[in-house]
Order: sequence, then C-alpha cells, then structure tokens
Amino acid sequence: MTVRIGMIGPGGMGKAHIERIHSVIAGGRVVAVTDVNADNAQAVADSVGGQAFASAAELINSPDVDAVMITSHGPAHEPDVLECIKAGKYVFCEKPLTPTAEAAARIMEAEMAGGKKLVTVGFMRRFDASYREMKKILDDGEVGEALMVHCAHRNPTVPDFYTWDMAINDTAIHEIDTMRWLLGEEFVSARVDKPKKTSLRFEHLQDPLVLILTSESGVRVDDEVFVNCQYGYDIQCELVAERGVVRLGDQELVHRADAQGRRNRLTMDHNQRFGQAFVTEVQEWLTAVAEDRHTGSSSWDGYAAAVVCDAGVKALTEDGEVAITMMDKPAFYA
Ligand code: NAD
Ligand code: ISE
Repeated sequence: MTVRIGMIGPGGMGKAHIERIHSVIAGGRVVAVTDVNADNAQAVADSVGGQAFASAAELINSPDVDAVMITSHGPAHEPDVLECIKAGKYVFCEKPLTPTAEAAARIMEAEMAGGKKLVTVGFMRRFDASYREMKKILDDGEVGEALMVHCAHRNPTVPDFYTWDMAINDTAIHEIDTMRWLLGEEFVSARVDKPKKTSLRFEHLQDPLVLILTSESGVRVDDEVFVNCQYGYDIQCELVAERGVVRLGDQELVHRADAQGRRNRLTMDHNQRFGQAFVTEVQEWLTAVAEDRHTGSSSWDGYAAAVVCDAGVKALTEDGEVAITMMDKPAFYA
C-alpha cells in the first residue's frame, strides 16, 4: 500500500521530509499540500504532481488523503491535529506538538475521546543510531544506574523570528524528550543558568544558557543551549553512570588528514546531523499507518515535553528551581 500523504506547511522541514519520502523512504507519497502561503502550496504541489488545497480542513478531510504530516510552525499545530483526530486520520506532527502543555492536554482529551491513538510527534532523536546505542547500553545495565547527563545543543545561528522562549520550547525540547526516553522517567524540577551572552547575535536572547533538569530518581541533566555558536550544528551528549561513561560519537561528516593537520568537518544543520534518523522515523510511521497502528512518540510525549518546557521557560525569567508537575499518565497511553 502506498500511503497518500497530505502535508500542511511545507517549509524547510516539510520539503526535507518530501525529498526523503520520494527518494529513500518506501510506502508513501505526498499527494496534497496546503500552506498559509498559497504560492508555496501551489509550487510544492506542482513539484510532486499533487493537489494544492486552500485550507488545512479541506486537505485533512479529502478522501484522497490517507494520513497527514504537519510541518507548519508550532503555534499552528493544535487546530490541525484536532481536525485530523476528528477525521480519524493518522497524523505525524513535527515537534513541538504544541507550544504549551494546556494545548497538548486538549489534544490528548480529543484523542482519548476518539478511542484511538492517531498522533505521532516528530521527536527524531529517538531514531538516531548513536542515541539508540546509548539507551541500549543503559537499559542492559552494563554501566549501572544513570547519575548525570551532560548535553550540548549548538546551532550555527537562528532566524530573526526566533524568540527568547524558543531556546527552551523549540530547541531544548529535543533534549527534554530524548532524556525522558533515555532515562525512562519524568523530570521534577528545572532551573536555567544564564552565563555571559555572546555578542555575535541577538540581544533579546539569553544565548547561551544552561537548562538543568532533575529527574524523579535524582538524575541531573544539564543542557547547554547555544543557538548562535557560529561554527556548526554540534550535538553532544555524555551519560555518566555508576560504572562507566557513554558519549555520543562526534557528528563529523569526514575525517581529513593533510598538510594542515588532522580535522573533521562538522554538520551544519539538523538535516545533515539527523538525516538517517528522519528517514527511520518517517519510514516506521508510514509502515505503521499502512498496518493501521500507532507508532513513535505519542500525544502524551508531546504533553510531557511541553510541561517541562513550560517550567524551563518560567525558569528563564526567574531565578532558582521551578517545580514540574504533570498529570498522571492516562492508561490510554501506557
Ligand atoms: P518554515 O518556516 O521553514 O516552514 C513552515 C511552513 O509552514 C511555511 O511554509 C509557512 O508558510 C507554513 N505555515 C505556517 N503557519 C501555517 C498554518 N497555520 N497553516 C499552513 N501552513 C502554515 O519552518 P520549519 O523550519 O520548516 O519548521 C516547521 C516545523 O518543523 C516547526 O514545528 C519546527 O519546530 C519543526 N522543525 C523540526 C526540526 C527537527 O529537528 N525535528 C528542525 C526544524 C524544524
Ligand atoms: C529547530 O526547530 C530544530 O528542531 C532543530 O533541530 C534545533 O536544533 C533548532 O534549535 C530548532 O530551532
């Protein structure tokens, strides 16, 4: 079966998904497109030989669309995810599911009322081979219990529309989700340390910052978020456990040795660094849709990440620890 996909908001991320779906991923085609920018919707529809729709609701309810990918901006996700649930269609929604926990809770309520898990959130790091190996080592008990995790999330730069809170709810959200998944527990408190700011980019941002999270069992996660580091898309993660340390491999593209010395080229964006993870993530989703089952991160994961983000954003404006309280996990998402 070829899953006929309708895409809402094909910008940078959406077009990268389309390119992978139409080349290396099997079992799906983008046949319908919509965007607030109608010219963009038409151009992308033309490029895939698909149909441009004037609105998300028309696309979602079209009988020619089997499943939906939402790749518009985070604040636009909620109404379209709710419409997909109403239509009973599987939906892959790019992170963040929603920018606030209340909005994510509304999605969970609608999904539970419908009685079927339909929503997958695009937390692609769960599909990255190196994070998966790290989790396997931890779960196998080879290094004992996790004690601390040191993370760094560095981007070369961010666009003008990147607001101060996005360091947490657009960027650190990746570590928030990956650490929940890696450790298999929730976070109970958040704090943000605010070092000297870089002079090389926007004054309105606290850049860099360090988000410090404490888990239920006391594991401490520190996440350096530095979104104007200039030099590359540099993702680091070191798990410190009782009997050993596990570190992600470097994100080099090639190693080179020549008269200038030994060096390696860094990736410059998420599509380079996590290209294979995106392929695996969307391939698993399309396979599951064809088999009429849910896969990947759920609305619960979207909600839980949003709760931690809300606390992180609060901690960015206040000093000290912010307690994190979330609802009990509904049995529906067990
Ligand atoms: P973008 O600005 O390049 O593209 C967004 C597109 O959505 C644009 O074409 C815009 O016109 C359209 N749009 C905005 N609001 C809309 C609405 N209400 N209805 C229909 N179309 C709408 O942004 P992007 O970088 O592609 O990011 C899109 C999403 O992907 C965001 O949620 C972002 O957080 C996520 N993202 C994820 C990763 C990752 O590493 N997983 C990386 C980048 C972006
Ligand atoms: C972007 O939306 C992403 O998800 C990238 O992976 C992240 O590195 C970047 O900071 C975000 O803005």
